[in-house]
Amino acid sequence: MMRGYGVVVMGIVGLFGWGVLWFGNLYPSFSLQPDYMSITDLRYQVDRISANSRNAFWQTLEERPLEDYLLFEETFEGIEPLSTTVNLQTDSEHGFHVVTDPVNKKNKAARFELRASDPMVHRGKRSELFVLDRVTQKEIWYSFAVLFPESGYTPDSSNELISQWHQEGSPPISLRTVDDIIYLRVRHSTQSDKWKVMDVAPLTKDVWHEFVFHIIHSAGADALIEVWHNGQKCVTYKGPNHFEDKKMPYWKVGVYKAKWNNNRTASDTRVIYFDNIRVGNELASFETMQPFEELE
Ligand SMILES: [Ca+2]
Repeated sequence: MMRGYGVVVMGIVGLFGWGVLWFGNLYPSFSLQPDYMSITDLRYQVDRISANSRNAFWQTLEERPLEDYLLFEETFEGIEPLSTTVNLQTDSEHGFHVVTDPVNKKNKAARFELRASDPMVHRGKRSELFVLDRVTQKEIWYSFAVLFPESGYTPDSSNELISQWHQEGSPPISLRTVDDIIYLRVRHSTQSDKWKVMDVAPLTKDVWHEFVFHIIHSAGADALIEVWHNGQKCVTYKGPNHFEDKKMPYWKVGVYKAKWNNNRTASDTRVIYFDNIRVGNELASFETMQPFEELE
């Protein structure tokens, strides 16, 4: 009798092992792998990073074979996207996914979605990636690509932030969209014109917009913001861009729509894609911060 049980158990174990091997080997050829990484998986990664303290960001960087000029890079191609970012600020299942690029099926990108009905996260309606904690030096290069899908980004006369350099209170530097324009808003020194607003590019849909920012975070004479859009220089601004008495900025990308905190607007959904997010130190240049691969 016992021997009979033993044979049955051995059989079950054997079948199980065979199944693991068989499906394990065939797994890549099946389409079982989801097109996106779930927010639960990403949260696990982010929690794991957070648990190791903020220094984990820099510790992880030290392990990566980045060029001397590069402090951070995320192309969403690896098996562990977001392994070096600080935090993901969304609280909905649709808020963030790594997906196939809508215009280049060989590429992966990050898809953010924010709905007016979403819960507040950090006191606001946002789906944002906290890329970089407080910068430690004044001169930094930033670059990223962003795409607005026609179906998920209907015109709205109420603006939203798609990238922000934040100290405390209102961000001193933010890239925003309104109606059919992408524009830059920068803290200005004079009380009569507190915010300097500069148009950057038309908000064309279903194409990648590639941005390179060269910023010297300062309230003094050395302050500088240079912006390139799709390879063309579109902003050179030498006015103050920084609150001198506050901490150095942290950097986020994604979408934050303050108006939705208490009101509704002409749109109720914002879908936006990001890719090739990079941060460079003072050794970087416009040439080195451009995308390494074509997006379209
Ligand atoms: Ca990519």
